[in-house]
Amino acid sequence: MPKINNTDAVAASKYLSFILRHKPEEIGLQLDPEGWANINELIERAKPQVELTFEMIEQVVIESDKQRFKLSDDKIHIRANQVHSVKVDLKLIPVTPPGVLYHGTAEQNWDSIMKQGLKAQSRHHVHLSQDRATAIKVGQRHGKPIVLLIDSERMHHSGVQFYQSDNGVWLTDVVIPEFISR
Ligand code: HQG
Repeated sequence: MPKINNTDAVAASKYLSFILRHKPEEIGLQLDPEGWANINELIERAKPQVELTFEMIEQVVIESDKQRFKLSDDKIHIRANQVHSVKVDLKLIPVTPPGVLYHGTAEQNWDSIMKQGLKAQSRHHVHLSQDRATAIKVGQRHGKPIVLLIDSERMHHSGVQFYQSDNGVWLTDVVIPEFISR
């Protein structure tokens, strides 16, 4: 697949920023609550003004100097990593968590996590799993997986809020090191 030239890549990147961060409604595109757009739909709706291909989009995502965009693992969806002026309405209701939750991450993140706590990074929340097996799968995406135990009961008692997404993932804003062990 020939690479697109720089000018086209810059234009495509600007267009994707405009649509995904600011004006999805310009082409009638609906972002999901976490800001994801279906890539095929995006390509179809951008036509005929802008001709995008999956390969162009993937190249822009990979080569973006500031990691502006992210593809989902299955490469079906894309979203802007930061700065959403579109309201991403999560409609989350606080829920009481189970006593313990798990977070799968990579060994190489351990030291930093124990210094800074778990942060949402490019997401809206820290994602926690209800069981170890899921946490291991999530951790494997980043390297040699480790499973962190989160004392969600104590966090909750100290006033921290938890939410649950539609697909059963537990969400919270941050987890300070005090509540993390492995
Ligand atoms: C790490 C999938 C260093 C964090 C799954 C993680 C999940 C730190 C990475 C969902 C850190 C962020 C979420 C700190 C956090 N220092 N590393 N202070 N704080 N990290 O992908 O939890 O495919 O944004 O441990 O099902 O891995 O997206 O989050 O390794 O539910 O639908 O920074 O992604 O769903 O990585 O995965 P991610 P995650 P989807």
